[in-house]
Amino acid sequence: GQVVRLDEYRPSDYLIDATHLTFRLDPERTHVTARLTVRRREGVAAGTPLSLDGDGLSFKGARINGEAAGDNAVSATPDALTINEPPDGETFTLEIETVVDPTANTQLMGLYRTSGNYCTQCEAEGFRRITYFLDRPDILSVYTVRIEGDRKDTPLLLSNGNPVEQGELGDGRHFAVWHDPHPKPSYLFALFAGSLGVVEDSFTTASGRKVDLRIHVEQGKEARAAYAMDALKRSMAWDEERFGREYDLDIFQIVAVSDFNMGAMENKGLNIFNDKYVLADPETATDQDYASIEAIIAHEYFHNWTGNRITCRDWFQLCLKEGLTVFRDQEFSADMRSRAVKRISDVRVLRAHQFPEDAGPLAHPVRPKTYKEINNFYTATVYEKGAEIVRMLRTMLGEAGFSAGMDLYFARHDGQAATIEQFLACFAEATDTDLGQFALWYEQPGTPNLSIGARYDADARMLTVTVDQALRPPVAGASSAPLHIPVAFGLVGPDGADMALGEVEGAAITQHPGEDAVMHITAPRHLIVFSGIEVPPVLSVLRGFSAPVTRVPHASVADRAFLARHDGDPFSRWEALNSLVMDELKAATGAARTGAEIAASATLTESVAALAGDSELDNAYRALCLTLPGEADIAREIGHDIDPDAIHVARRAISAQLSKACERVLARVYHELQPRRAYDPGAEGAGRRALRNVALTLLCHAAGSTDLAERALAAADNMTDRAHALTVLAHLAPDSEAARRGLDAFRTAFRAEPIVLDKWFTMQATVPRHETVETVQALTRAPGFSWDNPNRIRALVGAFATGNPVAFNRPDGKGYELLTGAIGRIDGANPQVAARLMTAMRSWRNLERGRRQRAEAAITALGRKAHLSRDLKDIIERTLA
Ligand code: B3K
Ligand code: ZN
Repeated sequence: GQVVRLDEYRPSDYLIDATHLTFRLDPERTHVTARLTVRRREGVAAGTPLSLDGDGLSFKGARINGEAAGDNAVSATPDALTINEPPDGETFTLEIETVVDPTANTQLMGLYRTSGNYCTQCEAEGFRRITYFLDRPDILSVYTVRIEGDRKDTPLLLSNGNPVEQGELGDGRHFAVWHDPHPKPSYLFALFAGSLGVVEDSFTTASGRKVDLRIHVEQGKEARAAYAMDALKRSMAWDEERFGREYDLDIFQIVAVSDFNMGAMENKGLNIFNDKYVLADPETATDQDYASIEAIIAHEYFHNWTGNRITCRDWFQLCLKEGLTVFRDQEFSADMRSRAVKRISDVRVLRAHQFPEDAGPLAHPVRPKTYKEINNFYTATVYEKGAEIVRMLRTMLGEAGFSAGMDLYFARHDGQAATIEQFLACFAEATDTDLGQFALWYEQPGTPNLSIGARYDADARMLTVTVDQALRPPVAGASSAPLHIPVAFGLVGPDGADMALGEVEGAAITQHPGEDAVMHITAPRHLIVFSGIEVPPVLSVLRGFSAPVTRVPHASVADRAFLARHDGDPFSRWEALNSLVMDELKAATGAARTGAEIAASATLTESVAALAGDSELDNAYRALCLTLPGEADIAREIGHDIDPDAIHVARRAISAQLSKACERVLARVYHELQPRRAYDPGAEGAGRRALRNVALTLLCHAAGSTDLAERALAAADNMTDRAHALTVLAHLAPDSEAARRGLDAFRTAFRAEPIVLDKWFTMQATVPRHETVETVQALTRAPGFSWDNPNRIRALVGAFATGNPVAFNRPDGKGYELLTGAIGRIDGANPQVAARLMTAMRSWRNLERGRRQRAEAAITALGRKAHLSRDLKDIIERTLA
């Protein structure tokens, strides 16, 4: 395959100032006419050939300045259209006619059909499957779109921007014209045509512009769009308050579809969503679903400024819009809910997805230097680590400095396709800071590791702190220059309050008003001395997880137990507890492999009980403190020679012991949090349910019985409680009559609701035992499953491969074969979904020998199949490299 390189970027010879599209919709033969105003870039020689991108297009004809182009004037293949000798003038009009088949489009890229409707997805390179174009993000064009369709089948005809005209065409057809005044790259183009219900509302911006808001969902499900609408209005208000960003069109629309390769897409003024991230009511959605909807609605809306108004120069700059927009949606959710809980959840996600990616064969810089298939770079590294880099800027520059940098960025680059260098330059200039070394975060793959040591000298009244940074494991071929790592910290005194820092030598320290002090780690090793420290402090570092690094815990067990009780930073409290649990889980895994006894320490059980029983803390936070690291988290921390069965045994044993030791507290919590009011998806109610449900799980572990889960299932009056109780039942007692009855009742109740039935598939795909391989195989033939729908595939096969270490890594390799078999089956129809599933095997080298060999054999066998997509081939080659 062809390799695209960042250092080969070159501006296009031609620009497209205006794009007029006409669609004559037809299920199998949709005619697309594109009338482009093409302009030769200054300095480019007249007559330079113009080559436009295509992908599987069927070319019908072209006109240049109104004249039919002869055979020699243009050369057309399905994948390119070349104007051999463009007219001499600076600008000319190019009219192109293509025909596409939306029904045959199973890739869900370009124009496709979903539930009888027409829908598009263009990012990253889908627009070239609709018409020939300069399909690259630095070509900004003003779009006018005319859609003609059958009035009965497609009463709704939508595109980007504002509506300008609509009318009848006779013979049952009608048309609509849309105009988007904001120049945009082709990947933000969208069209939807079909029949849906609508929810309408409006929002008045700070400067008094009234914006119509419309969310289109399947008819009959309008009531389930109310929460999404509420989240949208809160997002619009928040972006005005926090970032000074107003919406800029007369209308903002969201369309929910059932067949979608990802979560959602930020097309200008017309976001298209996977319906799973729009539809919610208490009977069908969990608290987690509500939180995801809120975050994704916000994320796509925030792209209007960070992505659309300012877009990316090229796809290597993807993190410019994605990392920044993830940071923005994380901040939004933090403001809407509990900031500490949001931070802990985000760090757990980062560690679960980004750290393994960065430590394995698919590791790449946040701004990659090369790619073969850009769709394989919508990764945790680009999104989540990209967001961490923005957060580090915020930590280093303080809220005021960060705002000044953002304001400059919006002012300077509005309407442009920008780069990471330009983004960073705004912060450097606005705050007069040198960000040269910091910029390496975008260039170097791998997670840095910090080793931190602290020693207090009572006679000298000095605290000496050593900090060593290293890239672990070093990524082959990558440079590993020291990074600029902001470490937020505090010195916690015996009473739990932060002490004054005194005189400090050995590293630059900054502290912004009302924020934690930050030590700037820039060298491989720092020796930092705090003098005038009267009493021995406990050092609390990486407060708020101020940098995406791993770290060897520096503090003793006693000190960590102290921090878990007293650290002023809620993230660090949780982290201290988490590191104690993790140490014992790792030790227990070793014991499980040798058959030695597993025992949770008294320090640990006391620390957990203290946090669990502390009613001063918010419920959602306590729930996180009671949530043990998952099996995959433990595997990641162990790092090599992994035996997933031993991890499972160890985790169950520690969980049962902890739960027994905390049984009184847990029982009290469980009964005190009995639901009293009607379900409310807000943070308060969700926190109560989270704590009560984690207590339920632990009480079942303690009792070695699922009686309580059975009763909870019978009493559940909302999906959060129902799905949780049923999952506990199905996971702890999969062969029980109660589990079977519970699952059957769930299927009966929701058989007409695919996105709800997905939960039923996932619960069964994640039962942690070897037999689940056969269960999943059988479920692929169950009513309601379909190999054509990405959500179904992810709910069953995806959940099995990423959420069930025990079954997926079955020692005989049948789990790997199930996955590679499924991928081989999907790839021909939908390469993006196939390639994404394949990433579940990225950590195969960390397994113990037997599993490692079977995993390699399964990947190699799939790689040998004929006609693999470029997407899948790219992932397989890198995974095996
Ligand atoms: N920008 C889209 C993702 C497009 C993925 C293309 N393979 C959604 C988002 O990040 O908001
Ligand atoms: Zn995004």
